[in-house]
Amino acid sequence: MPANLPPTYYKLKHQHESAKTDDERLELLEEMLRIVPKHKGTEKVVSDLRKRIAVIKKGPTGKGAKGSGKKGFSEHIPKQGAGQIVLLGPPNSGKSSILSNFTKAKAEVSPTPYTTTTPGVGMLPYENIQFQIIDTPSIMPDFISPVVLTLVRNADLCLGVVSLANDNILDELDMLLTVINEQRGNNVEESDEELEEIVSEEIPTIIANQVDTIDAQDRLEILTEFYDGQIKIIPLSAETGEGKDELLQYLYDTLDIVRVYPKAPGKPIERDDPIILTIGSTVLDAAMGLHKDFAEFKFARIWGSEWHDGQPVSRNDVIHDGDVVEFHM
Ligand SMILES: Nc1nc2c(ncn2[C@@H]2O[C@H](COP(=O)(O)OP(=O)(O)OP(=O)(O)O)[C@@H](O)[C@H]2O)c(=O)[nH]1
Ligand SMILES: [Mg+2]
Repeated sequence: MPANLPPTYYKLKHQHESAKTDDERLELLEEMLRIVPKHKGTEKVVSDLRKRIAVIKKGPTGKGAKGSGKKGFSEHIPKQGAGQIVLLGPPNSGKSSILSNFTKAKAEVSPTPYTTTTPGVGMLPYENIQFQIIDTPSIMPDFISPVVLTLVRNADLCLGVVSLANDNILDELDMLLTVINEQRGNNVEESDEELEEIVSEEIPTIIANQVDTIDAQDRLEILTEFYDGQIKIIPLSAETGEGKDELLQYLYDTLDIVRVYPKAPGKPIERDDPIILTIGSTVLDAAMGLHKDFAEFKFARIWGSEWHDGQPVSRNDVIHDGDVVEFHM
């Protein structure tokens, strides 16, 4: 189903991604929701917007809100690459190890709990794209930094991280899931009419890290049995890299990505810098992804498995992963 989003939507989306406060975000999200055409093809966009609005309106509630007291708390890491993914979890689960072993970013890793005190950012490569990974200070039973909560709410995806080397894994996971569900708007139920219908389809995803350690397999079995079907579990070792390929594949599938390759008339295809869009995006979306000036293109031709070579396409045609599009201005 084509989304057919108007160019103004992308302008607002862009502003939203660089907005610095919740107040600003709320205003932009409400405007986006107002202008999005409401039909079958935009259902996912509309429900995502509603969810984000509901979560901001609820405010920084829960444990993390203690002592924060600030409305519209501001902490912002600009989105880069194919998706922003926040790692969240109890101390020593290995969040910083994932960042420093799987990306070029440096993060302090140590057996001392609460080593990380500020968020760290790195890019995780996958084929010809990269995911943006954010490492965060660990959550405590009675306090979570409001900075971390804001990051969790605004990310494209939140990955909980627990350690299979830890005997307390079930308790830790229980606490972590409460935070994730609350901040990601999973099962949001409010008396307000507008909010009532919002029940997120997002199943919490948990990295069961340190799968290389003694007794890890036994604990993994317990987790899987206990949370049967309620969460997605990705076994991983930040140390040995076991499970990394499955993690990457999961990220790619979950973020609903399609890659489109732009081609200037008479020039070769650029394969190393795709335009990254979500499934259901149109030729116009691809043009906007290239540069906003391309929204005014005169006509476009396309190459790909679903098309005849060089077939002319219209703005509202839905593009597929791997398509090559040539825009004529
Ligand atoms: N064997 C093994 N050890 C790991 C793995 N991941 C992390 N560790 C170790 O676990 C300890 C904690 O790792 P960190 O990456 O600092 O954990 P963190 O979640 O960032 O913890 P804090 O920031 O301190 O709260 C370190 O000693 C790591 O070397 C893993 O996959 N396997
Ligand atoms: Mg750390």
